Amino acid sequence: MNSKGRIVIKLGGGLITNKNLSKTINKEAIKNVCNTIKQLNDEGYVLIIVHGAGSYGHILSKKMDIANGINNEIQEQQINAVQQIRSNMIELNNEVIKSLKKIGLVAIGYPPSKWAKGIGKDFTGNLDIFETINNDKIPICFGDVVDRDDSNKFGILSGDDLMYRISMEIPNVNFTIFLLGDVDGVLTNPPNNLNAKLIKNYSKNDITNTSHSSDIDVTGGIDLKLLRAVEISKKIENVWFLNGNRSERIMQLIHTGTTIGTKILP
Ligand code: IP8
Repeated sequence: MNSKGRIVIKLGGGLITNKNLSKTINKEAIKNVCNTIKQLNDEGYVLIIVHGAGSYGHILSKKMDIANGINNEIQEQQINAVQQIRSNMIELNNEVIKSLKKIGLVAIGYPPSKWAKGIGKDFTGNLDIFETINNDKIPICFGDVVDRDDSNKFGILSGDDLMYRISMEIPNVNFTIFLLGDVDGVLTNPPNNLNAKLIKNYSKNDITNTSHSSDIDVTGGIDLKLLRAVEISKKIENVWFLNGNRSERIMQLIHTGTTIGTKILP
């Protein structure tokens, strides 16, 4: 491991897909963020990538009530939906891998349905796969439908829980970054509210009037991200929420320690 350390970065589902329309990808955003990842890789940072599900996971999960586990009345449709969502997620993951490959980066996808069990931050599974020794293969995983050992049978493991465990357990993480789709960071009000202002430093007791759009998002939206981010910040000094469409800010943060965005404090 070189002295620059690791960057754990989440490409939010709202950044890489259009959250409202089933299986619609935002190729331009993926391309831009992959270019930034390439720049960081060239500079010698070791990266671990996580991505969200956006419209490749949340819409069908919501429709088939996947987050609440098996429901005898619709069991058959649910089992089909689980297969469908898992395959959608691999498809989305392959899009990111393909985009990285185009610019000369090799990324290895690790679908959680194949190595993780259980939901929430105490899921089980071997995290050693993320501990790359050098920088020539970037590990990449994502929020997914995973098996559960209890009577629920399956559930949804959010990319935010993966961010938490990877940041806490893999050594030498210097930055944990959550990239958002349409906003500069954590806002005081939902983005469509004219009074919404950027919160530059967020700590646990700050109250935000977030808009967890539960009609679409089955994991917990910005609220789960904030909860996990505050926990991560107890260990990692640089935990940030940034606008994923402004790559220069990602670079500025890494180079100077600050930028336009929200820094999470313990
Ligand atoms: O978007 C959710 O992951 P997240 C995964 O990171 C599914 O919360 C399949 C909805």
